[in-house]
Amino acid sequence: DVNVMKDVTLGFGQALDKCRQESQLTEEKMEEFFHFWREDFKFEHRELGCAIQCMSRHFNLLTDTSRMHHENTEQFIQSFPNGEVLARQMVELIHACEKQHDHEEDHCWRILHVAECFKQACVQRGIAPSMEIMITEFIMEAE
Ligand code: BOM
Repeated sequence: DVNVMKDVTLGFGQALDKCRQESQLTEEKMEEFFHFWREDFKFEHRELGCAIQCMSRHFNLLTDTSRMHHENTEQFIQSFPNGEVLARQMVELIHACEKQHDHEEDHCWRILHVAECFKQACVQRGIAPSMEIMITEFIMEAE
């Protein structure tokens, strides 16, 4: 359900400001986290992978080898309205993407590629939120 993904993204995105400094992700490289879902968004900055690593750590979603912590990630997704509808599916998609990129030794690059793979899988399955809905909600939350 695209609304669940919208809420999870905005929730996860709350950690972006905290993670900007340590990841060196400037506003020029990513203004707000929801831009992740733009059709033309480019996964080219290693800094974004570092930021996602930091954000995931903030919510305690990573193991000590910087892989997804399955139980914590499932619980995190379930903490959003109707999260239980997508929790298992999202964990499975991310894990399948992790397996594809496991050879990548640099954590920031690996996580960037896992994130891109995860986005593509969500688009294919029709669970990616539209940019209209992301922008509308983002503005409403800010008010
Ligand atoms: O192996 C490292 C695992 C890192 C997972 C990165 C995938 C998530 C990409 C960022 C997208 C976020 C949208 C919602 C949050 C999902 C928890």
